[in-house]
This record gives sequence, structure tokens and C-alpha cells, in this order.
Amino acid sequence: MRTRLPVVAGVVALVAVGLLPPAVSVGASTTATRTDFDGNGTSDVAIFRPSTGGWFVQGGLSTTWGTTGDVAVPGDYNGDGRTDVAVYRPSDQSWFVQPSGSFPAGLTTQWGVTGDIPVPADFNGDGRTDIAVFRSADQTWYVQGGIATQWGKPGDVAVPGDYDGDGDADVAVFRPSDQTWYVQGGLSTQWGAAGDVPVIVPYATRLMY
Ligand SMILES: [Ca+2]
Ligand SMILES: [Ca+2]
Ligand SMILES: [Ca+2]
Repeated sequence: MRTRLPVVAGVVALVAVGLLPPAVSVGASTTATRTDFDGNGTSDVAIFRPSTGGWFVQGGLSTTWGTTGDVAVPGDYNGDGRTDVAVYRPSDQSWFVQPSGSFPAGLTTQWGVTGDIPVPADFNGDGRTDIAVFRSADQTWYVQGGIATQWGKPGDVAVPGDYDGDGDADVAVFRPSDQTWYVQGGLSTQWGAAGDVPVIVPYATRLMY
């Protein structure tokens, strides 16, 4: 008769011998959990329907927010641990964050110029998603109320993310020509082959890719 190691015990054993990294707790407002609409710490299965501005979270909210042409830019803009429904309107660079129970006023703001790509992320690490755009023309990142920094070269794709795990989003680009990832103030690493597309490209970027 064979005996099986319980799965949990097996994972613990693998961690103990260094074959698996220990679990890392992730803050509710990081980009890793940007679709946690109910704030329970797990990402929700959710879709955005561009044709109607419909948002549908499995087992959760169903709402209409946005109109044809808008792009989804969900994020935790008020830092309450729940992802907020939000859209960016490329035609006039308006941002609309839907009011919710813990965010009654919502948020409406204009940020960007024609052609900018929205790259919302928590760049200053305060737990709130920051309104931000990447300007392909001069490869400059503009964070509302924060930094403006040039990072990238023509043709680069904005791929913000917390690459060093310190809790704030890092300015970073992927260069299709040499498949190299350049993180501002951090590492540069080659990963990919010609024609590859970075997985983490934000939804809004994909539309404009
Ligand atoms: Ca929120
Ligand atoms: Ca922030
Ligand atoms: Ca970081």
C-alpha cells in the first residue's frame, strides 16, 4: 500500500529544502491584485465589454461604466483594498473612476495628451493607484501629482510593475527589437525572442500596440 504525502506537507517540505520559494504576501493594492473588486485578497474573474462599457465580475458586481472607445484602467485609486472600476477616454484623456461605497465621490480627472498610453500603477508606494501616462513620442512617464521621467526609446512598450518587490511600481519598458527589459534604477535583462509580446502589457497598451 502506497502512502501519499499530503499536498500541503509536500509543499512545506519543498520550501524547507529550498526547491520552492516561500509564499509572499501581496498587498491588496499592488498591481498583482488589481482585479480584486471585493477586496478579499484574491483576484476576481472579470471582463470589460468595450462595446457597451459593461463590467462583469464573476459572482460580483455587474455595472456599466464607460462608453465605446474607452479603455479599462482598473486600480485601487483610493487605497481601500478594493479595485475600483475605472476607464480612460483616449479622445480627451479623461479618467473616470466609478463611485463606490467606500469611494462615494469617485474621481474624474484629465491627464495626458492625444496618443498617450495610460499606465496606472502605485508608483509612490502609498497604497493608491496613481493616474499616469506613458508618452510614446518622447518616452516620458507622467504621474499625476508626482514624477515626470524619461525612460525608454522609440518603439519601446511600457511595462510598469514592481520588479524589485519593494511595494512601489517601477518604471520599465520592453524593447521589442532586442527583447530586453529595462527597469529604471534596476536591472536590464534579455528575455524573449523576436515577435514575443510581454505578458504584463496593460490592457490599455495592448489596444494601442
Ligand atoms: Ca478602491
Ligand atoms: Ca500611489
Ligand atoms: Ca518597486
